[in-house]
Amino acid sequence: MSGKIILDKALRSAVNLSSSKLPTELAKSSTALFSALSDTSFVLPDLAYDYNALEPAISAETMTLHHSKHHQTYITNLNATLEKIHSSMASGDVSGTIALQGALKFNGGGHVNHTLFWENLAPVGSSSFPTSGPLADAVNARFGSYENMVTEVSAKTVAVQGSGWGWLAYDPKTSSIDVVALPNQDPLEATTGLKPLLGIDVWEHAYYVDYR
Ligand code: MN3
Repeated sequence: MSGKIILDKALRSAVNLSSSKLPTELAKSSTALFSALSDTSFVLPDLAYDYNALEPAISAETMTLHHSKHHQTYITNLNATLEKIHSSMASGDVSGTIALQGALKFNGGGHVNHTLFWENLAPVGSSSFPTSGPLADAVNARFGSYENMVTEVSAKTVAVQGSGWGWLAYDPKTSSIDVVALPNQDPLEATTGLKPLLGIDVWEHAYYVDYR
């Protein structure tokens, strides 16, 4: 349940209460208000561009489905999982809480990964890879050239079997970058300690509409 709905319910009950019920109803309203203030529900982030902005590379239909349906589903399931985790923890159910970790990783990963993915994308011709600076230096040190990086990132990403993601990643321990592929919605940083620079979604839902 979103914070707004909880808040509205609290305000409605505060307005409608009769004086004899005041202490009880006020207590209930306060509880609802505090839970609204501490509400951690996640919401679908807006895109910085229109759904058709990436054509002809990615169609508006694919972008619409991918963002409003698929990403939203991860968020809906993440919020539901968090509610279950809170209930489970509140009742001291350690086993039940642990059993929810897979759903948390999958749906939380789906939300984190897609949020980064939308920020990685840009309309054709609207941005270019830097030819100098720390990122260009790191690419040249690891891959030899920008073109070699594109080739290697593409090769490792298309080699993902089933569903997953290809990542251009920064390793803070070695101050270097590398390409990594992970299955499912495994979030890069939480799973490997590497920091994601660029993520490529190789779930079928990211492109199937354009290749029917
Ligand atoms: Mn996707």
